[in-house]
Amino acid sequence: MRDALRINGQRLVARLAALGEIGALEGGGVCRLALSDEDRQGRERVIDWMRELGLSVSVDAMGNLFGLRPGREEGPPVMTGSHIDTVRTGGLYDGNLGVLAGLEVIETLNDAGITTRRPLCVAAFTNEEGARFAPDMMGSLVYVGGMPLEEALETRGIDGARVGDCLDAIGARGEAPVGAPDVHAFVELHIEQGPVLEESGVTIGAVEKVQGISWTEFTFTGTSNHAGTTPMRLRHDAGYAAMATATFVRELATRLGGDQVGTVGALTLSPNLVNVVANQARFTVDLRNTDNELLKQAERSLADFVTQLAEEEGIEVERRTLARFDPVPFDPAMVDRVEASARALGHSVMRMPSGAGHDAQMLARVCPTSMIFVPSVGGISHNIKEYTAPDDLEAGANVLLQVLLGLSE
Ligand code: HGY
Ligand code: MN
Ligand code: MN
Repeated sequence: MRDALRINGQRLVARLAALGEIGALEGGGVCRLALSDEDRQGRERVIDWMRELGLSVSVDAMGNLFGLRPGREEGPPVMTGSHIDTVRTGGLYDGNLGVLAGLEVIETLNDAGITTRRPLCVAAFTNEEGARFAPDMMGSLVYVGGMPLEEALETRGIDGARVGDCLDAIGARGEAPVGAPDVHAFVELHIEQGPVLEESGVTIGAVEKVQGISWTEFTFTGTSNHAGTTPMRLRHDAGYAAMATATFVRELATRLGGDQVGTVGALTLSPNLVNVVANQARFTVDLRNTDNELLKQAERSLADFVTQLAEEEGIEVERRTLARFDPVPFDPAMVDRVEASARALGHSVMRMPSGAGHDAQMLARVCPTSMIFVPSVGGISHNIKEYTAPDDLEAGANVLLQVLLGLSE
């Protein structure tokens, strides 16, 4: 009976579209930045769905949202979920799929009149993206006790806003404590956000690990000067130095090869005028690698480059670490469960690392954890064109259903 149980794919796609209306961008895509009013509206919609499904809803002091379904027995729940905050040019699926597929599993069990032995819980963690408030996975990091709540609440965003104030402004600061969760196991369904599954012609990814993440903000300070009268030998050009660093990051990733990636995603020059040599450049460097020693080597190379460049160009350098997470391996037995459930459902499946960060990498600190990936068309994500085919959404949610059933009996 349970092996034959299937989720309702149309219902899942309908919820994804309905949630995607909140923060919808002209021309498609979603902007639902963490702790924005769009986030508030999205939370309210998810809470309404949780209540309609008979879940008891709780919110913790970091705004992490939980919908709990009792089991036949008391005890730590089997948890699934993800996040509903998005980047500024987000899609319908990043994070949202994991939360809404969790709700779809609950509705499927409700329809079938099944009560699992262990309780089930669907979670939506605060500020997974880190695009407004760094680091990423902030909510789940606080939830597992990896970041003091007070430190998170004091964090300032790229717009100067304070996390604690924004939580209060959207009514998301809950009563439940954070820091020592009691969770039996955690499984997160997520789009791959890369090209591997599609290029391999495979439907399901059984994720073995999440790669290491290193985010640094640099502030270069030089001397603003006239773009026409200042000889090149007298310049202290913060703009040039920032862009030289961006070029170095690309060359470094190419030279290291393998899984090394590097990105300068945010860059602000001042005074940012056509005829003024920039006296300040503020920019971010995102370095990642599945191998922590290689990631450290990349970080050292970048630091050495910046030190030498600052000397040559006569600029001041400030650096701020925005995020630093080592690679996280998932519990092999949990990865086996994903692979076995995918095969039992007749889906092609492959083991793979995750290039993106996820809440699951934080839950792995407190309980056996794994992830299920489904293909991203064209490998596109953090882009309004993000798309995953309905059949693949359904396949991923059915694998999630079977893995959760196995864990909760
Ligand atoms: O940056 C990441 O990998 C995730 O999208 N927060
Ligand atoms: Mn995500
Ligand atoms: Mn994301």
